[in-house]
Parts: sequence; C-alpha cells; structure tokens
Amino acid sequence: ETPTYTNHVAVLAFPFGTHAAPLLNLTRRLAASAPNATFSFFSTAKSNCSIFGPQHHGFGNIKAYNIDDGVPEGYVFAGRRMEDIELFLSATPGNYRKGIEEAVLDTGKGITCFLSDTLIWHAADMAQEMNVPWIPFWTAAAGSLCAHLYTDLIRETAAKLNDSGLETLPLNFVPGMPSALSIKDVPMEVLGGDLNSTFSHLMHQMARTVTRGTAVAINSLEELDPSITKHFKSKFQDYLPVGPFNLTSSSTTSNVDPHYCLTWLNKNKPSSVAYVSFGTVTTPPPHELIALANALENSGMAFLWSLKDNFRDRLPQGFVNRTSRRGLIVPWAPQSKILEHPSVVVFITHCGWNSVIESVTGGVPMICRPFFGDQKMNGRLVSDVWQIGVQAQNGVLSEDGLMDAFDMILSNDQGKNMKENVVALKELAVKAVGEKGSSTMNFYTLLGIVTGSSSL
Ligand code: U2F
Repeated sequence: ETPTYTNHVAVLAFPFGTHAAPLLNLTRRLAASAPNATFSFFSTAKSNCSIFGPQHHGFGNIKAYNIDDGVPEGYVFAGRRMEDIELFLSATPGNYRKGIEEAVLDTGKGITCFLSDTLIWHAADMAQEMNVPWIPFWTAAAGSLCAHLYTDLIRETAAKLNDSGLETLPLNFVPGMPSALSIKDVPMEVLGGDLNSTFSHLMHQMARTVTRGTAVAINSLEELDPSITKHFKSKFQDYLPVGPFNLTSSSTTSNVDPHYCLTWLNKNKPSSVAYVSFGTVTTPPPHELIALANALENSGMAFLWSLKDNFRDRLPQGFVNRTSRRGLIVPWAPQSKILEHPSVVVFITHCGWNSVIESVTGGVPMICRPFFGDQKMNGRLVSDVWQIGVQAQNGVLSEDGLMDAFDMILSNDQGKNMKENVVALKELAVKAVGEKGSSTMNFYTLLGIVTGSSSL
C-alpha cells in the first residue's frame, strides 16, 4: 500500500467541448476526500483558464499545468471543423509527457495513478510504464461508450445489410444495448461518417484501449442503463458510474450567473419557461435558428435562451424587441441551476451528455435536436428508451414541429408521462448519490484506487 502523502495523481483532460469540466469536477471531489494526495491536472492554457478561472493555478491540492495545444506560432486558423482538435492531437502524447515531467520535478513525487479522459488513451501506456493504475473517465453516456466498444461488430453487421436494413435493425445485437435503439443511432465515428477521419481513428483506438483501465468511471448512474451496467461490469475490470456530478458538487465555475437568469426565472410562473441551449460547440444553422425563434414567438411562451453574442444578429429582425417582456437571451446561463428551477418546463437541447444528465436531475422533459458524435444516441435514449422527451420533427428545428412538441409536452397525456418518467429518473439519481447509493459506493471504490488503499 502506498501511504496517502506520497500519492500523486496525474489527471489528463481532453481540452475541447465539455470534457475537461466534468473531469475537474471529479478531481475536486477526489481531492477533497484525499487531502494529503497531490493532483496534477493537465490541459491546455485555454481549457484551464475556462475551468479554473483566469488565475488557473489550481485549487488546494490540485495544481493545474498548461500543456502544448499544438498550434504553431503565428498559425492562422482556416476555420475547418476539428482543426483545433487535429492540431492538438498532433502534439499528443508528447505534450502530456512533458507536463508530467514538470509536475514530478515540481512536487518531488512520482506518479502513483493516472486518471484521464478516455480519449487520452495514451495514458494506458504511461500507466503501464510506471506500473500504476489507469482510470479512464468517459464524459458521455454509457450507451455511446458501448457503441464505440463494439465498433468492429457494428461495422461488420452493417456491411451485410442494405440501406433499408440499416434504417431498422435494432441495436440489441450489441451486448447490453436496449432494443429500442437502432443501428442508425450510433455515433458517426462508428458508422455513417468519415471512418478515416482523425477523430474516428481516435475513437476506435480509445475503444481498443479502454478495457485496460483498472476501472472505468462515468458521469452517470448504474440504474439509468441497467442492461449496459450489467454488461460493463463483466466487460471492464471495474465499472464505476459516479454521477450525476451536478448532484454531487455545486461549486463549478459554470454556475456563475452574470446575467441574472435565476432572478429572471423567479419572476416567472411555475412550469412556464422553455430553456434553450445547444452546448458549447454547436449553434444550429441559420434557418433553424429562425424557425426556433418563430416558434418561441408564436407559442407565446416565456423562454430563456443561451446564445452566443455573435449569433444574435441571425435572429429574425425585431424578434428580441418583440419578445423582450417574456424572453431572455444571454451568452451564458448557469444551466444546471436553471434546469432545477421550478419555472422551467421544457429544454430544447442538442443532447450533449452533460445537458441530458442535468435535465434529468432537474426533472425537465427535452426536445432533442442532436448534431454530432454521441448526441444522436443520447437523443434516442431520451425519446425512445427513457421516454423523457421528443425528437425534433424530421431531425431538424421547424416552426410547426416545435409548436407540436410544445403542445405535447405542455398539455398532452404523452407530455404528462414524460414528466412522470423524468421525475422518476431524477429520484433514482438522487438515491444513487445518497448515503449507500450506487454512485456513492462506486465513488469510494474509485477513491480507494486513487489513494492506493483499495484491495486491488
Ligand atoms: C461536448 O459537449 P457540449 O459542450 O456541446 O455539451 P454538453 O455535454 O451538453 O455540456 C454543456 C455544458 O455547459 C454548460 C451546461 C453543460 O454542463 O450546463 N452550459 C452552461 O452552464 N451554460 C450555458 O449557457 C451553456 C452550457 C459534445 F459536444 C457532446 O456531444 C458530448 O456529449 C459532451 C460530453 O462528452 O461534450
């Protein structure tokens, strides 16, 4: 057993989308429970700045290290999708290794454990070289991890089907997958997209490596996906859903409310406000933004919309003024607090995993407009498996489709069912993070691995 005071945990974040924030959230929780251990958190300066705040040195026994983002001096971005990610990956894993050397020198402590975003699969090799545990942390849903794990099986199966078969084949030929999912719901990196892209290769390599983890951690709860949980418990050395994180800690930087959204919500009636956000990476195309604005205007509903300032001028002319008495548009909203607010009745979302899990813990039904990656599968889990939301009609935001969806969620039996289902899941989540709950017990197991005091 390693005594706690020599413990030095290397935390390797993936610095894009909402990946680093939940990993820091987990790190803070571990660090608070292991006050004598040292945690070195590696990400790019930009990412560290956004999650640690402008000083970005760290918190308590967590120290932040900025690693190379792979962008050459004077580089001019062409604006390609994934350009920043590709540059970053060209510097990986050398950038992390360099940061780790610095942290070891700094602290005088060798690394005793690796906790990394699953996408930084190189951590498996680093941990092996040092003969210490590696804990991969998957920032999305169990369902998408399961699809990636079975990439080869899914591709082989699809190759035998014609197009119409592809539309309808239930995904339950993949171990653990609910039959309400179909093969067309899997991430594009698994099937349907450019399988030779850097990102597809990264995900494939991730899937081949993740089973080497001493334990796989995830921001979810066992009870949300019983069949996948059962399968993962046999597939991985250990499988540890330790979420939902927004129920286990409140001190995240994303909870700041500079635009007084919560004060504004307080002035609205219970179950009356539509909340709109498409996460940190995506904004819908112009015609969908307009359709959404028109639907919000014509529905007469109150709404709170998190929309980056540079997209405001894409809204219909006069929309902001005409709706100013019942609509609030802000560049950043404390989303998880908003979804817990009793005024919020529906969430129009891209189905990023953090958004879905926050909507579940807020007990808010969703209208799903997924864009890329895991989002389509998350949306399908929401609408067809958990039945806590609806898909945008034909997969896109249209005025009529949204009006129908509002109608269903606000005044139909189907909407009532969704609300009941989401509240039931919320209760499961609250139980999971409670004393002796599954996520709490899994957290102790994780803590044991991290501090070297588990019976491995
Ligand atoms: C990538 O996710 P995104 O950043 O696009 O979206 P989410 O997973 O939904 O995370 C958004 C987070 O940002 C917060 C919100 C979520 O925690 O509460 N937020 C906020 O507080 N205020 C705002 O105004 C807007 C957002 C990727 F695109 C997804 O496909 C993945 O599922 C995800 C996780 O791997 O990462």
